[in-house]
Amino acid sequence: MISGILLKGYSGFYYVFAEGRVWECSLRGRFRIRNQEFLPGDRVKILPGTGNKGTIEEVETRRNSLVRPTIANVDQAFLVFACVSPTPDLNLLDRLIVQVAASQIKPIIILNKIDLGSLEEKNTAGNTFPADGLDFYRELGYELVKVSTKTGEGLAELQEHINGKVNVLAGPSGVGKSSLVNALSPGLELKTGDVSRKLKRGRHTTRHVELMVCGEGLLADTPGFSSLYLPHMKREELTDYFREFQDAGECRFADCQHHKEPNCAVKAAMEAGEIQQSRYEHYCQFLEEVIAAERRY
Ligand SMILES: Nc1nc2c(ncn2[C@@H]2O[C@H](COP(=O)(O)OP(=O)(O)OP(=O)(O)O)[C@@H](O)[C@H]2O)c(=O)[nH]1
Ligand SMILES: [Mg+2]
Ligand SMILES: [Zn+2]
Repeated sequence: MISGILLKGYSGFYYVFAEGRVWECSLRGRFRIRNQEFLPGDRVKILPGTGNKGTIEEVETRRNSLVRPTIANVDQAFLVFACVSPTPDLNLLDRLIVQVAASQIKPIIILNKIDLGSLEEKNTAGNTFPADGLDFYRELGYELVKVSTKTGEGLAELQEHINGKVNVLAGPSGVGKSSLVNALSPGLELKTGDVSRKLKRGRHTTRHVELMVCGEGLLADTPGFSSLYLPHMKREELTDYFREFQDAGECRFADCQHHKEPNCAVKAAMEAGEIQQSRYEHYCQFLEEVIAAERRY
């Protein structure tokens, strides 16, 4: 038997990457009987048959899994946003950071479509972004790669992050996830499309999660989404995902939730401009959601 990684399931077949090539596999009967759900990224053992055919004999316990996008055992998640069209949804970005970090997956922020100009230039009217665009995430310790699938800028840097790892693209519809896969692996020719104003999603919007071989790594294209529930957690855990709050100093109450308490150092740091307002606002919103969810469990 040989070990491999499930790329996708399609029409009753499972495509497994093992020993440098793709195997078209069927399932051993007991998996069908148990009605076991497989996810792209699942580690499997296959029995090779003739040609590229094989059978999935075993599946390993998952190291991690994400709900949105639905995938297992990834090392790294690229949180993809466009600098314009559509403008970045920072609430979704902060949610994704929480979801991914809570599953011990490393997030890397991708800002695509930089050929269309920088965020600052587009920011004059109704400015909801910080003056430095998304650059402040770098100061928070997150990696940020600026790319354009049209000019090729940043793609070599992105490929280096992909190599040797299992990676997933996550983000809203129309930001250019499928275009990125095409730009990195031109042979794949995935369908991409303009975001239709009426439907608010791409015309050739991606509908399935699929891992693909991309240079020396694996990369999953996924359907875009605009809403995301936070993972289940205790309210105290939320500050783990807002690292900058740790440097704010001492609050009056040792168990301060940095929400409505008086003499809160985090709130003071936000008012002094040391913590981004958007980050603080999202934290407060997420905290309310986590507390509401606590009651349901
Ligand atoms: N100007 C510019 N347009 C881009 C760039 N990358 C992608 N696009 C365009 O953005 C649109 C959406 O691209 P897709 O790759 O389909 O977006 P997606 O993220 O896969 O969308 P979903 O599959 O719906 O989640 C297409 O019209 C692309 O041509 C870029 O770097 N610059
Ligand atoms: Mg797509
Ligand atoms: Zn506080």
